[in-house]
Amino acid sequence: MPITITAFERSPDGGKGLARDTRVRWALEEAGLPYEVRLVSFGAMKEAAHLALHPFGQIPTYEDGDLALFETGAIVLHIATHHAGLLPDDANARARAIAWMFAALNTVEPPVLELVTVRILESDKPWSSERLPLVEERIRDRLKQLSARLGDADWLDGAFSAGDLMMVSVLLRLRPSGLLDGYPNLVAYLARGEARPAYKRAFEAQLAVNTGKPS
Ligand code: GTB
Repeated sequence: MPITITAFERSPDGGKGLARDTRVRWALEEAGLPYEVRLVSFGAMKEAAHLALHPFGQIPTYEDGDLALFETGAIVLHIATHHAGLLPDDANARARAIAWMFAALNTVEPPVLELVTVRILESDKPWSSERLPLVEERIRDRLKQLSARLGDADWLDGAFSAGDLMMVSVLLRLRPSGLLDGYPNLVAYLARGEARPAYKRAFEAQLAVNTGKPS
């Protein structure tokens, strides 16, 4: 049985690659692993069969033989640990790459998600316009710190790793906001990530689902 992941039957972004199956597809492509995708509707995600795989009724999930996983961090780490191409061999460099995965998910992604919340889910609240600049400021703080650390390097710690895969995936969500514009090295970092053949294959595959065109 091939590895099977789940993805939105129809992504709310229409295929811009922002739903989280893209980062799992990207990791599978970097590792050179074939995979299948089971598309699920919003309704099906909340039904028993899917809840057995994902307790919070979300995508993506990952199934390989008798292993079923949810949470993109756990899925990408599993792929990276068991297959070459996403983590360095040196034990310390490997630990640092994993730290960057956690940094992307635990330190950078939370304020990015807050921006989506305030702009979309809370946009009709009377306090929304006061909250927005506070959230934007928290994001700018993180971008400034990340930009300083990246400097003129290509990747966060030596060669491209699962840490970069996760960080690029998280930052891509910010692109429409314009908040990245003040950080040319981060803009170039994202472009490097998107230029990777594995990213392109992952992006095209999710786009094909959402446009109905074969990839
Ligand atoms: N922490 C989990 C992980 O990393 O795996 C979060 C998973 C998650 O948020 N999944 C979302 C989901 O299933 C899809 S990715 N949502 C449905 C629900 O909760 O009912 C989030 C997402 C959705 C849409 C866009 N978009 O359209 O731009 C971007 C990101």
